[in-house]
Amino acid sequence: QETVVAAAPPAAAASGVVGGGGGVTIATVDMSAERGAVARQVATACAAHGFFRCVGHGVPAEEPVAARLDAATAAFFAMAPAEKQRAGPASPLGYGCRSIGFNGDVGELEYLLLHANPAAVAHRARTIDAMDPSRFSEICLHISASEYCSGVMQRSISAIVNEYIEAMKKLACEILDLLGEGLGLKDPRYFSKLTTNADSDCLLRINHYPPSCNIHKLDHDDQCNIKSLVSTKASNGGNLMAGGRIGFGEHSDPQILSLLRANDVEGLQVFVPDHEGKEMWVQVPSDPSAIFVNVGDVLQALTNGRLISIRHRVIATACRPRLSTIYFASPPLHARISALPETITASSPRRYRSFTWAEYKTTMYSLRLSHSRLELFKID
Ligand code: GA4
Repeated sequence: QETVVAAAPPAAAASGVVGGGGGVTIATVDMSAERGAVARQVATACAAHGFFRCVGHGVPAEEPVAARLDAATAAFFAMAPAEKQRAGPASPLGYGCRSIGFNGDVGELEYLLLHANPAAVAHRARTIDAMDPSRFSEICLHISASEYCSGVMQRSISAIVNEYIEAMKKLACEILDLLGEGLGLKDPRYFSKLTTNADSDCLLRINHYPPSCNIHKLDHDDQCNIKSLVSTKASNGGNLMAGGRIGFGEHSDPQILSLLRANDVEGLQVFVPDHEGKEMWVQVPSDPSAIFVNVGDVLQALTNGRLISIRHRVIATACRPRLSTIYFASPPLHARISALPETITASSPRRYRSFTWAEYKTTMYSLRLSHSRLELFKID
């Protein structure tokens, strides 16, 4: 089942972004269909583009958890800058404004980056506590979703975030199990076990992109109040590109699988080949009731490149703010990432050397957002 993408706005089309006319399609998988068929569709979509629109997933937008999370996060981003700053700066977890990562990447957004597995955080914090007790509270505030929420948001919001994380975790596992079945793995639950591990390093990212159609509204310094970034913004021309503003620059997600939900404001673009094999950016139509799923670098490595970690970006063009929430299903830091034997054949020999997730994380934080970091692990 496939959805023809909507026509891109004229400005975007002029900058090489295609819509329906280009014949590029985005797969839609209805999770409520017959299991065998769903497993095949999920595997096909992840092998073709590493991206699909997931419907019938049981977490509809109207469901209390999704709607309540949206209301809570909108209220958070509307708070006074000083209040929001109490959770930041994102280093890497916490509240961030414009600055992404540690190497100079900038986007027109503010965000919250939270750890989605409080058990692993508590364990790590205890370990750190044993080494240096004075750092305990500082680290807890910055890395744990529940600690963060109880400190800065109200307790009721912390419950919503955790409830949402549980719903996403369940869906991620279901999709990973379907992938395992669809690929015919000896242990179809191999992928999901990595992310349900007690120490898994899952994250939740909540992004707020300000409206971009009106130049007067673009200057949201009053929202962010990070003066040091103003000069960065000026020196790079305000992050403008043909067709819109860079909300979040081109990149692939490093983890196993990402699950994105957004409001009805579009902006997400994915890099896919069209029917003639030409690669181009495709505008993904907004759909608040769907969950968009993409393969991450770790899943590409585990499947020896059979599944593709898709490059994507957010270009802000709309007059209303875009709110998106992404759950990143991740392995534990100590997990060894190595292609599964059933994905290695005589015609498709091992492509990447094995690495731990901790090693991969260190590498990715030393590089720019757009870096094709998995290439560094390629066997020549
Ligand atoms: C991209 C996917 C996730 O949003 C993220 C990002 C992370 C960050 O914002 O701290 C990174 C980026 C992401 C990949 C390269 C590094 C790390 C910013 C950056 C420049 C949370 C993640 O895990 O990797």
